[in-house]
Amino acid sequence: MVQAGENLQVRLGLSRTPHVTYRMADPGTVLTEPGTLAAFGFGTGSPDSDDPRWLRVALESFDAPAPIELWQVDATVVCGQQEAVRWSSGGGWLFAAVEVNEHEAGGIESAARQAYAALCQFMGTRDERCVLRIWNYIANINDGDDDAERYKQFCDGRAAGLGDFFANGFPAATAIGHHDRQHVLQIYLLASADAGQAVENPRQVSAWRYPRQYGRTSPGFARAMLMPARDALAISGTAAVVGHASAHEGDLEAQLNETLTNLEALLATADMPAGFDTHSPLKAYVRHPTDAYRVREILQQRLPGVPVLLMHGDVCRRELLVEIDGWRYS
Ligand code: 3EB
Repeated sequence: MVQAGENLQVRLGLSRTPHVTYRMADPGTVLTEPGTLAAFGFGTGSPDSDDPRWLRVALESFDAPAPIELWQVDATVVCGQQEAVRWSSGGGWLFAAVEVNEHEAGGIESAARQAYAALCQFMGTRDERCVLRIWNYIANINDGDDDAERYKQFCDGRAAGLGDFFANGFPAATAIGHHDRQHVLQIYLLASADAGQAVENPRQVSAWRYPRQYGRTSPGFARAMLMPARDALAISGTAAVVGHASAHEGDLEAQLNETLTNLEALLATADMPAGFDTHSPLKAYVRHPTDAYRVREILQQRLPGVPVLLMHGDVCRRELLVEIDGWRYS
C-alpha cells in the first residue's frame, strides 16, 4: 500500500531524505545491502575498504567499539571515482568525498583550496547540483595563533576553492578538528537534484556575517538545512554561540545547555516538532576526553533514547568545549 506521504513525494518528484543510522556492523555487510549510499567508520582502528562509498573518518569515538554510520536510500546506488573525488548516487541523491594530504598540497590552506576546487569541478558534471550538507575534518584545527590559526587558514582556502559556487546560499556544515598524526583533510557532502531550504538560528548571527575578530574569511555555512521533501532537518555543527560570541567560557555544562537551546531554536525555526527522538541521530564532539563521561551523562538525561555518537573533536574556537550536529527526521 502506498502511504499518503509517499504518494505526495512521488507526485512532487522529491525523494525521501537518506535514512541515517548508527549500527554495529562491518563495512563488508552494510556495503552489500541495497540502497547503501555511504558508510563511515570512526577512528584509526576502524576497518578500511576500497569501496568509494566507505570513508574512515579520522576522528576517534569515545564509544568502543564505535558503530558505523550508514546512509541509505530507496533506490539503486551506483558509485565510482572521478579524479580525487569518490562518489555514489541513487534516487536523486549524491554522496561525494575528497581527501587531501596537506603535506602534498603544501599546507592546510592549499589543501582546502584544492579539495573544494575538486568538489566544485566534480559537482559541475552532476545532475544533483544542490549541495545540502558538508562535513570538514581537519587535523590540529586550533594550532597557530589569531589569523595564522589552522582553522582560519582552512576558511581562507575553502573560500578560494569555492569561488562563487555557493552564491545562491550556503549548505549546512560541520568543521571539526582531530589529532591524527597524518594531516589529511577530509571533506564529504550530501547533494540532491532538488533544492533544500537553509535555516538560520534567530539566537545567532549568521556565520557568513561574523565580525572580523573571528578571521579574515567568514565561514560560509547555514545553521541547518531543511531537506527538499521537508522530511528531515540537517543540523550544522552547533555550539554555545549566542549572537556571534562564545558563551560560558570554561563551563562545560552551561555550554552544553546553551547548545541544546540553540538546537531547539533551529527546530522551532524550521517548523519541526520540538525535541529529538530515537530516529534522529546526533554526534557530540567533545574537546577534552575527561569531559566525555559528563557529556554522555547529561545527554542521556536531556535527550533520552536519542542515538548520540560521542566523538573526540575540537571545535574551531578554542574556548568551545562541545559541539553537536546531526539529523532531525519529522
Ligand atoms: C560556530 O557556531 C561553530 O566552518 O563550516 C560550526 C559549523 C562551526 C560549521 C564551518 C564552523 C563551521 O561558529 C563553528
